[in-house]
Amino acid sequence: MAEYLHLNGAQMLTNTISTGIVTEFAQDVHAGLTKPGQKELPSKYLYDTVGSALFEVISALPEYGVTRADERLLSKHSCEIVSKLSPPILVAELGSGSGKKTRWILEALCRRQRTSYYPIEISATALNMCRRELGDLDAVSIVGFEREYLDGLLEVAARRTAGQHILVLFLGSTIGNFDRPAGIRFLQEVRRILLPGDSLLLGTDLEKPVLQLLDAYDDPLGVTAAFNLNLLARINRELGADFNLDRFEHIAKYNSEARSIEMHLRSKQTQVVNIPDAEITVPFSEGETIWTESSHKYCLKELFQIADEASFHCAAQWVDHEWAFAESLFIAI
Ligand code: AVI
Repeated sequence: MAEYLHLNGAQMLTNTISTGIVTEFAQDVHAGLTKPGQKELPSKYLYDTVGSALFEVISALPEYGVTRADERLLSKHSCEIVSKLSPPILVAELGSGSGKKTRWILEALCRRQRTSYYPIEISATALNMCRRELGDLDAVSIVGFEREYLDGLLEVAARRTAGQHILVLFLGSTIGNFDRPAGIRFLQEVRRILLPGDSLLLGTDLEKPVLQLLDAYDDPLGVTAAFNLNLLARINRELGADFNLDRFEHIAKYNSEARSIEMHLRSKQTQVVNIPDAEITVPFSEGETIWTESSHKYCLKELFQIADEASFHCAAQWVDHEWAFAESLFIAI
């Protein structure tokens, strides 16, 4: 079922229940696996119930420092970050995940005001984890949206009352999963929904030695491999496919031109896979890969340019030196 929203003259399609996403999933699997050349699957489909749980485990791995760096920065600097924002503030988070790191910002805000918090997630599992994690904060009201990010943000903007400012949280370096031009276009879309004086707190993973990145995205315990392979298992579960997971392997490689780490699933042999609900039979040659995710890494200077290109002003940055990672505070101009 779908609902049409009329806002600022724009007509947007919003999914109100997740069955719409399953159909879209079949369409995207069809498009990605019949594409000439490099086969690919959108990384957003890594996060079903199993994938979201595996990502939580990845976040705890010693080799993967992204989530801990994000949490360290927010635990140390939330009061300072909040002090740079003019009240009253309502908070929208794009991809809340478990909500753990958001606690620091919400607690800092609650010292000044009661706070409305709107997590926006395509994963119902993550949304539930987030509600459980933050439900004890008495001065915070939580309304979750199971939506694509921009659709959800439009709904939050429609709820703002006169004089309220929106703080958008886009943490964990999720921006890195867009390619660079798409990331800028996405931030421009976010900016279009905001008003001058609103703000965006953007978490980005910074460039670091390639070997460190390869370890982070191909850990010795095999959790990231399971996270990646689960996408094939999900296609089996939801679209009736017959992927044999033993015949594929996870690989991570660094793309020095894109400054990104890529995850692929490599076919160990020549084989054919049936995916009835996507109405395809897919041939694979030995060594052929499905590209499932890119994770772009940034340098501090380019974040100022990105802010400019999306009509924000980068007002401040906080950098973790244990694991190169930055929080940048963008103010809408
Ligand atoms: C969610 N995202 C920012 C993670 C990343 O680092 O790109 C996803 C991930 N993929 C493998 N490990 C973690």
